Amino acid sequence: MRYLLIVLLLVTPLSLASQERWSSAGPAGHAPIGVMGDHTHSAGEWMFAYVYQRQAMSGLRDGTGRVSTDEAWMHYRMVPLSMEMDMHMPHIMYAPNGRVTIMAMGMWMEHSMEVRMEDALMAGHGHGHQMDGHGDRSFHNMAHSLSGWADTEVSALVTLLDRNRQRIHLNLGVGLPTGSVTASDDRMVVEHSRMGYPMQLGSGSWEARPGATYLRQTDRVSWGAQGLSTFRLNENSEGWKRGTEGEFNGWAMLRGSDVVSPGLRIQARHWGDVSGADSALDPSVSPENDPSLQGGTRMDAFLALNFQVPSGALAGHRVALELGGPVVESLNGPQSSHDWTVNVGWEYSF
Ligand SMILES: [Cu+2]
Repeated sequence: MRYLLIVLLLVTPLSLASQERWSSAGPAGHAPIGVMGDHTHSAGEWMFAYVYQRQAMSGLRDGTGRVSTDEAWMHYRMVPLSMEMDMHMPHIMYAPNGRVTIMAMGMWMEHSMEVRMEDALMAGHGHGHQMDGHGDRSFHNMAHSLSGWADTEVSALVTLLDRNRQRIHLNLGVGLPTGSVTASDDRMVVEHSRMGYPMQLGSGSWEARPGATYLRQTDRVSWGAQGLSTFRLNENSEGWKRGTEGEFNGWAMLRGSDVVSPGLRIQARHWGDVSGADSALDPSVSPENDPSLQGGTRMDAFLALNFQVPSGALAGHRVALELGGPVVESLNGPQSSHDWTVNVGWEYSF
């Protein structure tokens, strides 16, 4: 009898819920702002959005262990010290019908990297005789910076299932090679002026970006899981190809308020080494020039806050914030190590 009661208690809310659909309404109806292509739109609906991301890196890692600047300096003539990447991502979503949502996303990036480098790598350097304690190589610190459009993504989100407050959609994306792979710094001697693989803004390749997203809602929580991948289809004009990437996102947003929703996200990423090589990059100069030192795996944890204006003149506007950093990081190094990521975004649908 007691078991029967428990079973009845469990089944009743489930059977009521099964009449309901998953809903993107409210601040919990969208994933944390760093997740792209998490939600679809209803027929005829548009969304304009802008996401800003800042990532900060410093120090070096090989595997999961740290490598000091002095240690790396024994093997290379240029060593990355820190890097900041700012990304501005405007995107548009439109649903021509209830099953398909189209998304187009541009990416303007600003990269800035501080390096320690041998004076001899500078164009027109005066032969200094400063000693660095590791031989007769004099050095200085300097910043390389670079900005421009990175690669562009166009994708279709196709809904496969929409019932019992669950949804599944496919993320069918294509990456267009709009970002440069030939950026250089002309303050350096001409044979070493090409910037390394991490600094280049694009992949230079056409990309297939298939993925899938699962969404689920209860009265208290809106949660989801997403797997995304990137396959570079051709070698770029400089004779190399970025490695295959896989990304997993899992998140949960608290429901209940029509204004604010706090949440958590876990992101795991794996990206492969570069195949082929840019003949303008000498791998003995810097680890950033070595195609076999580009891959890695990282898991980040994020705290998220989503806001939505529920009514009035600004109804339909959303603002969201996310802050996170690595929990685990393993790099084919020495490679720059991640410190933190901030995502800020604005979305408006009508
Ligand atoms: Cu949208």
